[in-house]
Amino acid sequence: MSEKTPSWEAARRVVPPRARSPRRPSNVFVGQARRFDADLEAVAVARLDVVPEGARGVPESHALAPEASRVTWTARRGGRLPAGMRWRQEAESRFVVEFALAAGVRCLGLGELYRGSNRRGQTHVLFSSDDPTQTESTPRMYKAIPFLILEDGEQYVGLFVDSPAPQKWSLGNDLSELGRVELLTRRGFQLYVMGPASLPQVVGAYTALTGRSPLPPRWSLGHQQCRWSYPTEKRLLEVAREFRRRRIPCDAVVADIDYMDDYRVFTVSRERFPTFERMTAKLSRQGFRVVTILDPAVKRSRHDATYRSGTAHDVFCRTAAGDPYVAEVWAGKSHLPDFLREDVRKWWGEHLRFFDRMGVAGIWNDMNEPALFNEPAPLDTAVGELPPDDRQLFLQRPPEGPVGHFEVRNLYGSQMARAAYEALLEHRPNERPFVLSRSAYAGHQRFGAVWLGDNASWFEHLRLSIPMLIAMGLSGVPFCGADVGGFGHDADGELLARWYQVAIFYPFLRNHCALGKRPHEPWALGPETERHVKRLIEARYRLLPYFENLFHEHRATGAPLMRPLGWHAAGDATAREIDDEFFLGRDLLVTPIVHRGHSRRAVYLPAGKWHPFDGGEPLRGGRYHDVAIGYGTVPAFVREGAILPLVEPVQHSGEIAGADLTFCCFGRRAAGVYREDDGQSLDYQLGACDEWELEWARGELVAEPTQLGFGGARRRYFVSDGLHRWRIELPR
Ligand code: MIG
Repeated sequence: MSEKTPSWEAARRVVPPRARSPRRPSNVFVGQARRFDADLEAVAVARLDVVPEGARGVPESHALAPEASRVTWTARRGGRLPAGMRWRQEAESRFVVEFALAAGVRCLGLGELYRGSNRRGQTHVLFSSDDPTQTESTPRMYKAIPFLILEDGEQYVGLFVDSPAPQKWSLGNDLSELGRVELLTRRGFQLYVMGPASLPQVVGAYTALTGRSPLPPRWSLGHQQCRWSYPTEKRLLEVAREFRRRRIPCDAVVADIDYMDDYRVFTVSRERFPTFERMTAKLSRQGFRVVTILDPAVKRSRHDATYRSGTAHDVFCRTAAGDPYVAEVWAGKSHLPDFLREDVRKWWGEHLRFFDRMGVAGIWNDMNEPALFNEPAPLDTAVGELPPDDRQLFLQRPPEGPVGHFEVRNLYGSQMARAAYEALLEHRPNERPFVLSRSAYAGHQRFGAVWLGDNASWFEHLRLSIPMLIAMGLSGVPFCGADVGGFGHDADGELLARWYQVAIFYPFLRNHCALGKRPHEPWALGPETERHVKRLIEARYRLLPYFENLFHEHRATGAPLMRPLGWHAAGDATAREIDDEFFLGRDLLVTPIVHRGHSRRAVYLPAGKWHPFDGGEPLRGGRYHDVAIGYGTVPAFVREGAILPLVEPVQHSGEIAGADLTFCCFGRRAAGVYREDDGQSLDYQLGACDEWELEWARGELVAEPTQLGFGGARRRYFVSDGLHRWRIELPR
């Protein structure tokens, strides 16, 4: 951390938090505040537009989905907030929202934070940062998603502060019963209160507003193999070959920064990747996609074509003095494109054609907080004021006009990902884009996937990946994962095997490892580990149709794939507090080992009957069970009454469409919905999807088609009751 910015703890000593001051600061607000109401998917939503004196209306929201413009809002008199929330302006650039946190109220969501899923009792700064320390006291993370869900028993209320300006959320620290958001802005902002309603309803309303994830290409749901770095094309080909030789399923190999020439964007080192295009073509024949990393910063060098073009098109962020801002990053002195401008996103998108020529399938956006080696923590949020525009590193130009970087910093990552997402849509008509991002703002789900950045090869980070990814889903972003095996430090066989037991249920599944750390590809830590990991990755592929169905469900309802136990067991107070188990969809309950040296654990099962995924007698829910979990087993239970679609093991997702599929029926009666599409095109948006309602009773499966728009799958279908398996036809 830089000298300029003391740690949060140090800052607290210097500047006591407002909440502790005996006198309540007065409200200095003199602008306009207007309240509007609407119903969003049957949830009551109140919106407050706050426009400070001198501001020209609320700035354009980058969180809202285009569809949200169709919502009808009714104006209400006055600027009051529902659910006992209060707001005021305390200083020229400081707004405060306060709300009661009665004893027992839990705080969920709020994006990314290295802690458990109840955010209560914590301070969280929303100011996108690349802080690799990642411990319980890390206050800032890569992503900034200002959406919190208050849980009071079975009642949930969502609070969304739609502003990319720095925010500090204090959620009842020091055992107080007060929640408080400090927002450092001079521009207007919008604030939404949703509910009270059920948890699925609140997330449904939030994603109706901020959008839902498009269906990912099927291949991107397979296993991806990465490391910093596979530095040559020879090495990348070798890694791919190992997967096929060892018959471990895999869909993508990933090239980290060393594929570039001198870390310059849109280049390839011909020394290390002499035939990059031929390499991607060869890999594609073996069923592999190639994903490449892409950083935002453009090297300041007259020899660099992107730099020359960027200068000619005036795309770079400028300081108040009018010079392009100089960032220190991998390529040395560089400039940052201003992705808040539509013309700049288009310009960037044109340069992305480079990857089409190279045969690259997906784009991995890194360093897009943006991370700056020269300014690792550019703002001290503890001072509670925003520096003037001309002292915020540089200016940016959102649609409303120039503004200091800090006030819009939280948008940088998502707008960079958006540029890639929109470019891929344009360059590859009718192909689903795959875009991965480290930084994100609210609404990011519309542009693709995120991962949790630089975790470590620790059981602690394996354990935390569960509540962190659950929080990501509750914050609207369902397509998420964490580096499997851990990025920093060295993994060992036990950690890797245990990690895969959780990771095969991450929506985004990628093995990654930092420079200089012990390799942990599935085979790198010995034959025992390899055997377990192979079996687990096979299980992931068997479940791919289930994953794809969950993405369809997300599009219809906003439901994330990874869900806290309370999602399906709202009335169960024990279930609601569990952080080391999760639902994947409605029918799978994942109960992994997350501690070193453990071979068994207390598994809590909510009401109902639960069947071990790998077979065996069902267990009764509503209580804890002591369960042994070996390394190679799939640590999950299937809900009685579920129909799980499982395919035969394959080597990559390209083989899924032709693979035999079995509807596994659990219990005497079961029901479900099954959908099928081509897994790659956008035709599903025009109805090219088949859907059946399934009912299993008296030893028979009845499939009722409810939509037949695809008709493309050519595979055999089977039914299994656990003892027998027989072939069926799906009516079309
Ligand atoms: O300064 O590209 O989080 O996944 O391997 C480090 C090198 C830059 C950070 C990413 C990590 C990636 C690494 N990057």
